[in-house]
Amino acid sequence: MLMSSSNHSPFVYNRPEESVDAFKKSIVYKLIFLIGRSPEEASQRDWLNATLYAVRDLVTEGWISTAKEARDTKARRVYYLSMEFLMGRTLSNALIAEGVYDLAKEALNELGVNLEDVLEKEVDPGLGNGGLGRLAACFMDSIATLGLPGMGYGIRYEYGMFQQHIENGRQVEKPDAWLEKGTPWEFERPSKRYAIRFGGHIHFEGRKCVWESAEEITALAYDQIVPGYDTAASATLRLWRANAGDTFDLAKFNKGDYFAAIEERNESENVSRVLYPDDSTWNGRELRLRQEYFLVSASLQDIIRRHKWQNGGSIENLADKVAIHLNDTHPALAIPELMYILVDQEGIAWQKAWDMTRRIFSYTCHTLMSEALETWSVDMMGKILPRHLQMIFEINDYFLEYVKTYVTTDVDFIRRVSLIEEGEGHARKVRMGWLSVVGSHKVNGVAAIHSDLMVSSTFADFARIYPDRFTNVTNGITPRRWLAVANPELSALFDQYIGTEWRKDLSLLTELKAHIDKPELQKAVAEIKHANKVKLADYIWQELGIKVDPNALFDVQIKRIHEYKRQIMNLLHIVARYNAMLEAPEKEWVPRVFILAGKAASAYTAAKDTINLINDVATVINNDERLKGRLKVIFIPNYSVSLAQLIIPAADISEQISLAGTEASGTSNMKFALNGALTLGTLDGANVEILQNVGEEHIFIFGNTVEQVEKLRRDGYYPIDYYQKDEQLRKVMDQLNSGWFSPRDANRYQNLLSALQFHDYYQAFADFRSYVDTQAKVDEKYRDQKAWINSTLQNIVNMSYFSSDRTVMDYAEKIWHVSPLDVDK
Ligand code: TH1
Repeated sequence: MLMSSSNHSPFVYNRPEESVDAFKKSIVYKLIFLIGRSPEEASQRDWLNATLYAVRDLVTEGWISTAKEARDTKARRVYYLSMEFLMGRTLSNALIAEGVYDLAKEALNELGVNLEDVLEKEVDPGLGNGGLGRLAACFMDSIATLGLPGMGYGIRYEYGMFQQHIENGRQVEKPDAWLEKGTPWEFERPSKRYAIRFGGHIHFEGRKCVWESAEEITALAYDQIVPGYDTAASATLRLWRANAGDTFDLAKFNKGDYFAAIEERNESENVSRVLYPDDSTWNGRELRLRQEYFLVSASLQDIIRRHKWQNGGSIENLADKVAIHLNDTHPALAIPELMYILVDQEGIAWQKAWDMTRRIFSYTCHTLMSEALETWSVDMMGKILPRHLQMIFEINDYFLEYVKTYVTTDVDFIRRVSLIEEGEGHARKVRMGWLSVVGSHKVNGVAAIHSDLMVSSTFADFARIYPDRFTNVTNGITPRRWLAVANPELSALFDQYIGTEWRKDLSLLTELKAHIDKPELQKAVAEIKHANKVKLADYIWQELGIKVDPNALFDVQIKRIHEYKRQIMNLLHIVARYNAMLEAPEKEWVPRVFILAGKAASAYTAAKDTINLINDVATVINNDERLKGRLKVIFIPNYSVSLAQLIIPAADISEQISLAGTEASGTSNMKFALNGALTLGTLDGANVEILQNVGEEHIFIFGNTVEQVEKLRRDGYYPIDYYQKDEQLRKVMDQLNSGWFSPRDANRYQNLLSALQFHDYYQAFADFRSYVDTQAKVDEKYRDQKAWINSTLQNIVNMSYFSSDRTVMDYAEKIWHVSPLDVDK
């Protein structure tokens, strides 16, 4: 499976995979000559870096051949533009991709170093908020493994997602200076630098529009290899860093104001300083607009440079050779940017440029929540990107002309679909979602239910204008990271039954169906789950000093803290269960550990209060001896990709309890099911398709449907009615209101609780009863371990559909029109 390089490469590099000795030598060589340390004085981090360098060597040659193959065959390529990539740690994934995990383990062992300890030293770059960024990372993994000619473009934020500390139960944010530890995996590309311009003004020279910018910064490229699994092919993730370049304000220098001139450089480098740590409410900050343009402008210049270089300087066939995908609207400025390049710089006629642009772009919509939709004020965009604003006006004129000619002259309709929202009492705004739809040939949602809602709600008018433009591509996850890396024991068990190929072709999991009734398989699956729970229990003990029982049912909700995801409903049930246990302490309660983790956007008060409340409730419950350890509540701080890899394989229940119609897809739901947790979920996002795949006996579905939710909203929803009718809910709310869990600050949750009682926008009260009743069914099933393990297996073997390989092939065929390269093995 591994490539032998000597027969096709002008440079000879012998892969050290042949022997432990060769691998040892390679690591020690890196340690001494790249890091500058002797084995005697090397720290764990030095060993980590040396191993990373050694493994990177194994991937690099195939990476170069992949690029060469794409060039030689003049393949059509896809570029994935995303403001977020949550790649997770590199080393274990790369070792598994290259098939050298055991070899590296042994090599290090002989050097007196423990691989698992070293793996834990690697930083987990938090260059994303949550699902959207992690999806981009899973896609990169699949693009690499499938050998597609694809590349990701993003920003190399100096500070990623903040570190979450919990102080007195509350979230405190600390900067994530991930670069300080060094980044041995990446290649700096000093020659790939582009000028990014901002501000200034436009004027017309005849019919030609000229943009005179006022500011200029430089974008520098940093590449990461994304290794494909069991193939020489790999993909590239190129991240941009802002650099002040060589432009200084000479006037300031000449005035002797050295400091001010340097200070300005600092400021212009702010563009890639920090990730916006919010994935649900859009705030129209100017720096964010600059970041989005920075990504777009650097990436498009790079794409066009490469295209021209490989096509004899011509741009005519760009739309035949290039597909560009917009991960949500965040890179939507790529549409006017390409038009600007084609029309103003390349002199292509407007209409022709527009046809090319629409053939090139496609767009994924990840949310229908109105507060997340980007709309930039016309004033701000005009100040920062005057030519792009002008181009958007031109696109809008063209588009509205089309609508009037071919669709309708209804003024209300026209006003609704205009790319410019005309202010009634507020300033005019550019609607980035509308721009993305108009500038793309395909627009997709991320789960079946979400794609349906997309065309019936947010984009209903556009579905009338462009009925064939909208489609669905259900999200997926990479089985490499989410099973092979995260759950090596379960992976090894499956290998015994069906071989190792499932890592590349998850449909092979169905072959396990023939073995599902075998007691030895069931026993082994149960034992592995237990061992994973012991590991997590150890972590909880180490980090939080709380003892949890690995025989208890582990009930897990890990995701961003948001009202629509309803962590608060989880908490209402926990308190209700606590009360019930105290009322009947002698009953045979199924022991439970509730585990929650997730970050709150730093300005999101309700989310931060929710974390506080979880911790307050946890303190009371965890210290109540009457419960005899049968109920625990654990909030694990600083959720990340690497924590997800620890927690998910240890879960029995996966909480996916968003209000129906709010979670576009969810992807942790798939990771949990693949690792044998049973979903407790609403008919929302991809839960609906998980239900269809695993069958209703193997999943716990509860709560109102989208139709019922909408009906409640229409008819008037009064949470207080539920409070009055439901004794259990009333008791819980009365307790919370009385300050039961925060005796020293009884009013701490007044805002949170009254929002719930009087508005409850996400209808937690309406779903409370069915949630609590379904939780009782979970207990019943867990008592019957045989039935439980059977359902666990039914979940796993039916997860084939949720591989990101399937998702990405869907995009490749339906949307991007690219096909796999044939890379030498
Ligand atoms: C998430 C969705 O909430 C989630 O349901 C989905 O599974 C995931 O994307 C992948 O498709 C989103 N993340 C973001 C982040 C930002 C803005 C909107 C969304 S929607 C910054």
